[in-house]
Amino acid sequence: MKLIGMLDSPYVRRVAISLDLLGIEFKHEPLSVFSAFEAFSKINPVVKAPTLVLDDGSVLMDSTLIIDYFETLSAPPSKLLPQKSQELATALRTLGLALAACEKTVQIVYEHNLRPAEKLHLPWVERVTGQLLAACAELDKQLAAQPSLGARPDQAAITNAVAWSFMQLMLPDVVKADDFPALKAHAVRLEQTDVFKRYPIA
Ligand SMILES: N[C@@H](CCC(=O)N[C@@H](CS)C(=O)NCC(=O)O)C(=O)O
Repeated sequence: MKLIGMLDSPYVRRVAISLDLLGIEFKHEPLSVFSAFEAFSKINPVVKAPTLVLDDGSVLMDSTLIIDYFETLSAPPSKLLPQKSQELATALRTLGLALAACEKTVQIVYEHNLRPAEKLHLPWVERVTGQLLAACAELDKQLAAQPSLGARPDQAAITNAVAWSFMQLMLPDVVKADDFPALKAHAVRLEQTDVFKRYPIA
């Protein structure tokens, strides 16, 4: 099984860390969707990272769908999502916020890096920045009220930390670390664990 994509993508990184914690063996191929577009398109013509090639040749994409596949197949003690409805709803709300923060960060980065400077649409950047900071504020509030302290991170904890590290890599002047102390502390703690260190962001 092969996981294709760079670890500076929060989507690729959350899949790598999740598969590792679920005990799934895979080979990581760090292909860029930009500089290795041609090579990537031979594996997945849609050129989306992450792409996962299963042993039977099936090609999956989208981090949540890939993780869901393995979460469904894994036995209860290994699962990364809670089984009870209330806890599951809380975890899914957190995941929604963290994934929205990743999406808004990517939109801002692409707006600045891919669009010609004269075509930059500031109202859009302002809207997306507001959405990004709103997601961070919600996550920070949640983590301040209920810190995630377990030895084995669950899916919400993984994605929160991966999302934060991505935002700090890409937009540290927009998402100011001191404004979100609980989120920062959470990510700093998980980034020191062996499983996070096995898949470094940069
Ligand atoms: N919702 C998707 C988002 C994946 C995504 O947008 N990946 C970026 C890399 S961070 C990508 O493939 N960008 C190239 C493109 O969209 O053309 C997921 O969870 O996997």
